[in-house]
Amino acid sequence: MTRADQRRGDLPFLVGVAGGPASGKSLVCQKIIERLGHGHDYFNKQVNVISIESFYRDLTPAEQEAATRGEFDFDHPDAFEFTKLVDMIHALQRGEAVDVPVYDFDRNKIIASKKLENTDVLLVEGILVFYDKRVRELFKMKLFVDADADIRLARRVRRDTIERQRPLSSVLNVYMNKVKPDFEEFCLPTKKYADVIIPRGGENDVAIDLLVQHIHDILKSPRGSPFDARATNGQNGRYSEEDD
Ligand code: UZR
Ligand code: MG
Repeated sequence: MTRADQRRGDLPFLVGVAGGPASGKSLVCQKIIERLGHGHDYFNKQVNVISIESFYRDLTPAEQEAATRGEFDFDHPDAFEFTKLVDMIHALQRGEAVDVPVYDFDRNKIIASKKLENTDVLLVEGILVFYDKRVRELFKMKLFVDADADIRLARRVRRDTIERQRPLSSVLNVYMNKVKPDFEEFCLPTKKYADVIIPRGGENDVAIDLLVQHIHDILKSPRGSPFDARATNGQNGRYSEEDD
């Protein structure tokens, strides 16, 4: 059996990581990846993360202009191509290599791509990863990173003014007119789909350690054992008999 055959269906183990803007999703993912990859010499798995920002759709010239003025709504579901994300995950499940688009926040567009293949665990992070039912149902584990709105605003101001060199007044306008209402309308209602809610985001080391341990148990357990969540999720049931 080839590696491609082996991974069809039950790998990669898909984990969705949703949460408000600047809630700490990336940090949670980074810590999960570091901890899954270290300290287990019998556990040599490929763990990767992709972000929903790779699936921002191309903007029309008029929309590009609006984006430069801080008037394009990047927090709205219409800004994303969820079908592309679903197709990419299906390709990975078939054992194919994929090109993950790299998004540039300065130019508001895709500028490159990165090859991804043979991943055993794939974290998919982003504000709206639980919004589209087709995407949501692919995940075997759903995490929602929770952080108070004032903390998220403070982080966002810091990130957008320092790292992205945007003027404070524009950052605050975008926050009040787009980011906050969109969060409340489209992102927050998806919290109910989460299996685990992580308070305080990336600072919550206890929660991250528990999750890492759980993912680890699932991946090292033999198929069909009580820990084998790969085969038990009927919804995703792509586990086929010929794989045995
Ligand atoms: P996270 N975003 C930009 O600021 N510029 C872009 O070109 C694309 C996205 C922002 C987006 C959203 N909102 O709130 C945030 N705006 O990135 C999501 N405006 O990123 O989940 O890492 O906070
Ligand atoms: Mg992020």
